[in-house]
Amino acid sequence: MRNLVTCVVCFVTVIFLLPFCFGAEPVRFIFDTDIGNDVDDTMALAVIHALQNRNECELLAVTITKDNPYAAPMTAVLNTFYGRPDIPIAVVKNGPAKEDGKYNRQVLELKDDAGKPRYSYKLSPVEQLPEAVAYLRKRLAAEPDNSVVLVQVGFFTNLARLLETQGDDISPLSGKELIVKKVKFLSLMAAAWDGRREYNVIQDIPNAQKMIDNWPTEMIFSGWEIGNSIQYPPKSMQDDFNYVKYHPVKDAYHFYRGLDNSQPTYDLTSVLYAVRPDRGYFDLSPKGTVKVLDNGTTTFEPSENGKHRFLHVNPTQIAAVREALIQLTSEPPQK
Ligand SMILES: [Ca+2]
Repeated sequence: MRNLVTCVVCFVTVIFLLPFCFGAEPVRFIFDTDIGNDVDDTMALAVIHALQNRNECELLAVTITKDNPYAAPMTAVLNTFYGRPDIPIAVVKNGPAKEDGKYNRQVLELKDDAGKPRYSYKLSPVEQLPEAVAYLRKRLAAEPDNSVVLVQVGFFTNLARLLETQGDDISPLSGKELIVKKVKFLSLMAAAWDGRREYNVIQDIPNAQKMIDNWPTEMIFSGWEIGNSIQYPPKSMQDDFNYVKYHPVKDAYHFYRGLDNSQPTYDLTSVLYAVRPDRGYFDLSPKGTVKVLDNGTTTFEPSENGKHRFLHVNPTQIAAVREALIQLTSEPPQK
């Protein structure tokens, strides 16, 4: 009898402690990226996979806003390298930034010592991949209510178009209604508060204006100054990725900026906030309203009912975030 009581007590204790051992439910999110312009989107994907290794998040899908045929294959290379080759990828149609850029095509064309493609991946031909807006409608409609975090680290094209959709055979809900019902919040890398015309905004100003004016959930902006103030050190880039002979993130950085330079962490910060919003990595501004002016600059006006906030960091947080990002980015695949 005493053994039975001991067993029951142990069982109850284990059940009670399980949530503390394994943390909260994974953050389920969709990553909307312009991969192939700046290179930080590749490191952001590395961070995502490392956080998913810890069961802190689940990457539901990647949607792409760079209208170039090498963007989806590069995404597939990274997802395959990190052991998750089947994550769905959907692409923008008639979108911005059609140029190849400095690293996607170059990485995809690399060969190994035997003369074969250095990185393998499985992906339908790009013209047969799902269109991003229809895919977003379908995916959101299928997800539980109030369960999805959106992370946008490129242009405003896909999510602005989603917002404008009407009910259809995928869902009777409009895009705005779907977002209200399914999306917890939007974490995005965009804007700047020093008068700068930030790249993600100025590539598609009309959609940036429409989306920021009408988006129905909370939007958390990681402005240009956040990723610029948290620089990824070249020493890590040079040394910490050598656990394999060929590393697609290291190759991408080699082509884009070289391995001897510090690397800004723009998109990585939006991922880190989306998955770990309560860890004190960043402080948040008061609520307010962001506006995109016609020249592409952005303003912020505090207001009690505003849906917008932006990240800021002090020197202690900069050091902590940099260290977290080094550890996460350079973690070897675990699948
Ligand atoms: Ca980006």
